Amino acid sequence: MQQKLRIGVTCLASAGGSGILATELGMRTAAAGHEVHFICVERPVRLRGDEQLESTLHFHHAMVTDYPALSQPLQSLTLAAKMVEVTKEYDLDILHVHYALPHATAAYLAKQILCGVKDIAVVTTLHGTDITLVGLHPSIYDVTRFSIEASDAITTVSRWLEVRTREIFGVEREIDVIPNFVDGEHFRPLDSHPLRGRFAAPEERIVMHASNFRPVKNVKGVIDVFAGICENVPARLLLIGEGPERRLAEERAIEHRVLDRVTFLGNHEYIEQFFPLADLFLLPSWHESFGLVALEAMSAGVVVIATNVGGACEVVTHGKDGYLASPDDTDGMIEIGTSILRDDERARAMKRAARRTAEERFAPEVAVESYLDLYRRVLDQPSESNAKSRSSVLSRR
Ligand code: GMT
Repeated sequence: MQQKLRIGVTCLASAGGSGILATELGMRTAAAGHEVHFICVERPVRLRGDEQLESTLHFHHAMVTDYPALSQPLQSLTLAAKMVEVTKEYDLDILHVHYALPHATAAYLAKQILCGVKDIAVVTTLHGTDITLVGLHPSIYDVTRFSIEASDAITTVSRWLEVRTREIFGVEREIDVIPNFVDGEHFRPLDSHPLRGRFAAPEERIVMHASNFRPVKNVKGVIDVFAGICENVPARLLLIGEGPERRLAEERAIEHRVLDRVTFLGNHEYIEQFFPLADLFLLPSWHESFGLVALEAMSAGVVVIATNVGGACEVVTHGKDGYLASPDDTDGMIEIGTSILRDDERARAMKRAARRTAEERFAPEVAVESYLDLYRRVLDQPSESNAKSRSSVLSRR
């Protein structure tokens, strides 16, 4: 192994794609012999205990304190303080933050506090709504832009997100595009699933959707497409996850009179167990910077219909290993879904192609090596070039 690195990782703890990717990457980096310290406000959902990684994988809880005089808790500041503390105690080389807000801002602050004590490098991975929804709001835009630019390296999970980042924030710096990956051992097809009988009769097809039920996920579209498919093929819908539009999904299912065909499974730590149940996976989001969940479904050998807006087009090749559709093209998705669920032979070929794509184009080893190369590149940069890039950000303000 090359030089052992000491890396701090900060990410969202919830079941969203950015936290999952960060956790899988951190665990693999630790398994490769590097020391990885998760510094988060909560333990990430996929950060599972692993005895073999006990000495290289650590979790540090940035406890957010509440104080009556403050209307909002001090999450960014608490994170920055924890980053400083862990960097000093474990002599970290790098802070790798996933999701720009508030993580890149906290890392910038930590770096400034550590100035003169330790020159810590900051790598920021942009995942999606940190750029396309949350971070561009006028109330926070300048902070997002500054925090991204002040990072020593920036990565995005798709070419599409790189382009959006440049368009929205005017970033001219180098951006490394490192596509997400999937663990083909965990997300794999099963010939027969022990749970199938619990959710569907033998003649019924299983349609699935998994998300955090935020408006961008278009769960109303999921229900509409499912209801249309039900008119043609006997089917059941399994919904995995929780979020603000769960109720809307229920109401829509009632309107379509299909609620009795829908099962809400809620959040699950071991989501991979459910994917091989599905005959069809729907992800008709208004946009996806990547669509990690669609890739996980493909890896489990499931036919996917994903949105054609955003980076999902870099994952799914329409008609070859899945389908892409406009999120408002309900009829088109019903037609594709119905035809694939009726044609066993085509479905089998498509499932094999989906699995092949996941294995051949999105293997963990490739992405992990790309991140490790980037870490080394950043550490090899003379520190004054990092300082210069920061001061040029400041002078442009
Ligand atoms: O909720 C999260 O953790 C992040 C979430 C988001 O909305 O930013 O997901 C994004 O990051 C994932 C992992 O890189 C991508 O697979 C998702 O496509 C992306 N979500 C969107 O762009 C809507």
